[in-house]
Amino acid sequence: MIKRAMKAGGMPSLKSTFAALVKSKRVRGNIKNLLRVNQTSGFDCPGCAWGDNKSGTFQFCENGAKAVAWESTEKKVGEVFFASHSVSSLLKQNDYWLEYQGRLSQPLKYDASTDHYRPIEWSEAFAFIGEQLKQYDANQVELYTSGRASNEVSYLYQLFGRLLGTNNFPDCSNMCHQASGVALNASIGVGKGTVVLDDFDHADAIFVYGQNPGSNHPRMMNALRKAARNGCKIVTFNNLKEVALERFASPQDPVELLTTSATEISHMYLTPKLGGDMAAIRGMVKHILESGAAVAQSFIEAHTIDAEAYIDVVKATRWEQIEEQSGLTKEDIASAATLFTNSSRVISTWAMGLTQHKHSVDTIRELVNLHLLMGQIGNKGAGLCPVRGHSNVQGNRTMGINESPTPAFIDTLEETFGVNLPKTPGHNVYQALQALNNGESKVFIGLGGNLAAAASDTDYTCNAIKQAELCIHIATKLNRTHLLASKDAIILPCLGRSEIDRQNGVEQGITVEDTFSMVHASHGGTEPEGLNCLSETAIIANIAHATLGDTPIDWLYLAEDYSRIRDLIAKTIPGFADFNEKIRQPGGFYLGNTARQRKWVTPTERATFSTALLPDALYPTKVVSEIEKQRGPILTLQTLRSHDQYNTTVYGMNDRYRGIENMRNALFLNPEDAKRMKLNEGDKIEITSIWEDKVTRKVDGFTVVYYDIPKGNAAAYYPETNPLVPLDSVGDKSFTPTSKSIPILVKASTTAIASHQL
Ligand SMILES: Nc1nc2c(c(=O)[nH]1)N[C@H]1C(S)=C(S)[C@@H](COP(=O)(O)OP(=O)(O)OC[C@H]3O[C@@H](n4cnc5c(=O)[nH]c(N)nc54)[C@H](O)[C@@H]3O)O[C@H]1N2
Ligand SMILES: Nc1nc2c(c(=O)[nH]1)N[C@H]1C(S)=C(S)[C@@H](COP(=O)(O)OP(=O)(O)OC[C@H]3O[C@@H](n4cnc5c(=O)[nH]c(N)nc54)[C@H](O)[C@@H]3O)O[C@H]1N2
Ligand SMILES: [Mo]
Repeated sequence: MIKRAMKAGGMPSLKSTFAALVKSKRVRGNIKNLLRVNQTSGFDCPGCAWGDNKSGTFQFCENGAKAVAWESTEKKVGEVFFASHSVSSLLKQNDYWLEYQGRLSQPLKYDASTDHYRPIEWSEAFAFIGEQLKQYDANQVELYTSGRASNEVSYLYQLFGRLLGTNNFPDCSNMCHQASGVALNASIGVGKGTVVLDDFDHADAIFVYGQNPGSNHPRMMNALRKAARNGCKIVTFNNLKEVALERFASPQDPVELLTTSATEISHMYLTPKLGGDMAAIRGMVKHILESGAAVAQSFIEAHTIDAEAYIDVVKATRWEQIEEQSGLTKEDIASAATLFTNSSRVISTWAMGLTQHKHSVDTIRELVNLHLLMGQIGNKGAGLCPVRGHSNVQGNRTMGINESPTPAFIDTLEETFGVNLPKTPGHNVYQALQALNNGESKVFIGLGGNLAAAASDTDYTCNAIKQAELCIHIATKLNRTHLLASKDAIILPCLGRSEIDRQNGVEQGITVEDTFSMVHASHGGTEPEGLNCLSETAIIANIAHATLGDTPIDWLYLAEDYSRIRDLIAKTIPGFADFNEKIRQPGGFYLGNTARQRKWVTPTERATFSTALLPDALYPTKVVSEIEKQRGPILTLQTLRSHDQYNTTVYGMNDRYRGIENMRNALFLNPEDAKRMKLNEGDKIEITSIWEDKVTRKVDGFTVVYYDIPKGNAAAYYPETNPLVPLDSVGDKSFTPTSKSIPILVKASTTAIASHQL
């Protein structure tokens, strides 16, 4: 049986930080880099979207350090590398190997006749792209964005796409917090969280749902630790026991660093079944109503609609269904509810454990219902906090990277630039992959990211990208998506966040927006030595210039000085007036949030209770046939991150907190489930998912790991398990892949060979 860590953080975190620096082969430069992370005059950590408090020398965490060191490596891939490796041979390597080869250091063009990428001059690359893009109908172009792109480049990118004539903006949000945006918009009229970082210092209770901040938002642990030490009660709902949410030692506290001591984080730790949170939250509300605890009657009357209808739905939901679906007892749910009602200021945070299910929108709306019922929104120390993933994913959306732009936004752009823009919604990730696969779309542009590995149904997704006649990748590191070339493909290497970006000899800053709607500047500090790279902003401006010319927008003029782009943002996006002045303030500025001010931008101008029923089943398959039942017990699988990865970027093979060493193909199973299936720890297995379309989706060569996980549930790492997630298995109203609830069958492996190279 593997041994989980006793506490998170502490000395091993520091050791791991230094190991990452050494591995980057650039120790000095990266130490200097780390001291600038999230400092007022420094750069925004590319790790996650948690906010900065700007006090103290260290504003980075172990995993932020890994992200910075991974970007800022001495290793490079260029002409020699690509001459000696054909694209098909590179496709046989795994993603870890591909990225580990180093930074992309010059523009490259795919030569289908030899199956090699070859260097190309920047000017040739842009001319080629411009000529090619003119040949296509705009709606045949898919413009993908990953959430690291700055506000400035995102703004130019969406403007370029729209002037080209399309709203096809699939982005990583579609696979991430889309359900949060849809749910919050419907319930409270704004798709963002309502709290700011300071609220964490004033909350009496913090509820953390479906989130592993110890690995994915380590700086959030400082806020939780501080809160817990000040007597705030933290309640965790997580399918797994995540050690950081149990005990955390701050690497900046000498006692916790050097001894075995740590801060107890969760006052109460509940482990619901995968997808069981909606039932758990409904149970909390049911208990509140049955116990006669006071609800926020005057808030409900002044600010909301549909409370009565919701209360009726709650009353009609049976406790048996709540207990069965959540996997929690009525007593545990009641204790959590009592803690909620006994606290005068409550924050709820959540991440992928709530957003990647079929009924995610309803689940998040249920959580909003609870807050509305108790009036826990729009007051200090209380509110809703979807914790964003990528460091500027929230900013991308604010800048207009959205396949369904609001009419008001399009109107403003049309008026400002004197143009006509497309109004019909474009494609999200799900629709873009279908369109590429069936030949409807023919061009794929990737502003960062690794869609081939990040999206579900890996075989389908890879095939879809491979159908594109032209792929344009703007990236720092080589990955699988770049290798799915069939006709024309171009790789344009870009600067990273930590590097100095000069235009016309003048250093440029970019801006980002964090999870708390704080917008602030970021300035790279190291010279991009030996890299023939351009900034992302310059690359997009050049592509737009080559394709659309200089009217009505002089793209190259804008890219010469990013404050010119910010002036356009100020003119066209609400909340950005005086943008250039405001980012001079240390720490940036707050964009504001209407729901925080108890202004509800909904059709009724009120916050709206949702009245959805609990789902019939927790995994998203319509038919589980008798035959499948006979093939063995069906488990529900969640696909999650290890401590040593950033999405599809795998830094190493360990998952320290969960006690995993040197293994990525692990399947975490409850020992009793394993026994039922006649499997033992260490056995090699194959995993098959179940879906209506009868396509066999299978991964092989996985290893059984016994784990403290609810019976009937299993966990394995993403992206290795993405081949199991059917493309069509998406969230209702969100289209987000159901990456946290996949029905699977497990059996002993016949070949024991890892089947996927991801
Ligand atoms: N170091 C590092 N930092 C990152 C990332 C990274 O890969 N590495 N990725 C970034 C991105 S883009 C994102 S979106 C975030 C992701 O941050 P997280 O959402 O924390 O990431 P996951 O690993 O998907 O973890 C999901 C957590 O939810 C739990 N869970 C899963 N299903 C359920 C459920 O049904 N109910 C409940 N209650 N719990 C459940 C899992 O046990 C796990 O603890 O992190 C961001 N930060
Ligand atoms: N099964 C399963 N699938 C999932 C998830 C899950 O939990 N389970 N999570 C989903 C989530 S939350 C997300 S956000 C997506 C992530 O999807 P993506 O955002 O597409 O994936 P990343 O792995 O973050 O992208 C990594 C690549 O970005 C490029 N890159 C890194 N830094 C930069 C930069 O500064 N500029 C540019 N231009 N490129 C850069 C590098 O080439 C690197 O290879 O995956 C989703 N997929
Ligand atoms: Mo994400």
